[in-house]
Amino acid sequence: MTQTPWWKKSVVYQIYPRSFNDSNGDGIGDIPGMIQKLDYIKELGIDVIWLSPVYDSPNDDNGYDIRDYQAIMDEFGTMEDFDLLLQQIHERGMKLVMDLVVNHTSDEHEWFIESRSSAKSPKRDYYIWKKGIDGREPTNWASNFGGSAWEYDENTEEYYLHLFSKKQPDLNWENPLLREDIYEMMKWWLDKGVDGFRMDVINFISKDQRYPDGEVKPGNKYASGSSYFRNGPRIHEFLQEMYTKVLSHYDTMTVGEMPGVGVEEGKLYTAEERKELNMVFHFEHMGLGDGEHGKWSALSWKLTDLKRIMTKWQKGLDQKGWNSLYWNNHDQPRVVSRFGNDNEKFREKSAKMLATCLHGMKGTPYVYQGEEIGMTNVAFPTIEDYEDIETLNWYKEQKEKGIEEAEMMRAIYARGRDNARTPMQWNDSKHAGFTTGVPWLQVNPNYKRINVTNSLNDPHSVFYYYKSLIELRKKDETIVHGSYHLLLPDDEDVYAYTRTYKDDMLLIVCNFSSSVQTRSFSELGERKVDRILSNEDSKQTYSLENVELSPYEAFIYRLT
Ligand code: TEU
Ligand code: CA
Repeated sequence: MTQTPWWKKSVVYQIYPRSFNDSNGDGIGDIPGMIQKLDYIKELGIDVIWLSPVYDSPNDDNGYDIRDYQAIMDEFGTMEDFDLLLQQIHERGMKLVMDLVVNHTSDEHEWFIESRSSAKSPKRDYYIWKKGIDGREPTNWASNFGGSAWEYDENTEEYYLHLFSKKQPDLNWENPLLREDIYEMMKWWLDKGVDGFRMDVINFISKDQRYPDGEVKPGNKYASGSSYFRNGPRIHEFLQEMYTKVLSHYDTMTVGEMPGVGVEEGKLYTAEERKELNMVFHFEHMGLGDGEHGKWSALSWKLTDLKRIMTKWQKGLDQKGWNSLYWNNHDQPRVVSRFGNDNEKFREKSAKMLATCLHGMKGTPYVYQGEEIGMTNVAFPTIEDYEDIETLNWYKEQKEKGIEEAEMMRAIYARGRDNARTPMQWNDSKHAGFTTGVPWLQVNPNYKRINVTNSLNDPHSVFYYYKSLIELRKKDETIVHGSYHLLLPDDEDVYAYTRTYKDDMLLIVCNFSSSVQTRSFSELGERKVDRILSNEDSKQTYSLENVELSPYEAFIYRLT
């Protein structure tokens, strides 16, 4: 048997740099601030740090609009600071994965400035330029951040494509010169010693060259063009080329962020023999509660749907690919508020339950900064308190349609991206110890209760529970390799599954409800039960019959 690659045994910690730790009082998190907290991350037991973009950027989309791939954003520090960060991470036995944003650049990137300067520019084809049709956009596609996905340029009388903001023009991957430039840039970072990439919307890079219109839904001006650029015609070819030309020469970890990817495509992207990526982020569980207005519908969700989705991926990729496991990131609400219960009575208990449920599964788990202390969503009083471009654009559009203020704010509270972006809560001093100045986005007012200092001082905190789960993955082969089997598929309150490897079996049970539940697991037969981890006090004896679960109780049993 071949040796297990390091990324299959790793737990990843995501840093959103702007909100992590500010070292110089300008209100913006920075690289020296991260260096100060590496021991904290190490203490949690983390193997790999994924950094959201730290490249030079005008920050239309907080760094996901890159002006220079080989320079560090001024507010975050210098390339020397970065080199020191990398060295300090490696010194602690951890690895660093960078964000690779190559579906688009900033409109201030030198390629785009050159590209837009003239229709004959040698860089013209680095981006996607088209003539209008009958005086309107080349297609009716909507941008992810509102309005048309095309922007008219008076200078050359053509439109350029931007699937995100108009300051994020899409790159033209059909152009082999562009691809070579991207590969060179990737090699430059890998030669510096970085250990891999999280690839932003990487399944969007190949567009259907016919550029067809999408179907406009009633009441909308623009259509989703997603079927013409998600998992597009040349995507696998491009990723295989990237693998051959770049990744195969290094020992890396790669994860493709892929909105709209299904499990069948997930297999194609992650099957080892296909030489594309190690794993993908799918969004199916993030779409729970989506409705007519996409995520902004913020409907209620059902545990059976969550189980169905997670199980589909657990089973689908078993032996055939590899899963990434995540509950939230910088684009999603905080998981304790979304799938748990952020009422103080149940916050810690349900945060631990959710951690058990996810970290018991097969794949590489990701922890988003603050998740490990049970940070929650935020509800700022007015739209002026918000910063995120997606949220602000959506609010503006809805307001123009005459939607009521309360309705808009309800959706923003539930699903807005700033929920995840309020500064990290380090302690109970002003601004949660994140900055000595004025934070770029206000801290969550609950920081006096919920902060790192409190967590480190309490042996029963969410932090130490995550630490135990991460430790378990280090020493338990079944957690890494075991195959997954769902129990109680129709249960709306309890999520239970087993993991089996060789003769060993683990039983993971999570009560997602705020009431007591009793369940039996007789189908597993007569077995000796050893409790290895739980968020509930220990009992005298453990059995598989009439197991009483307190609200949000979770446990992992070893069955022999
Ligand atoms: O996100 C991809 C993406 O599809 C997002 O628009 C996501 O669906 C949305 O935020 C959820 O509401 C990536 C990055 O993670 C995000 O921060 C960037 O804004 C986006 O790409 C463009 O680079
Ligand atoms: Ca700073």
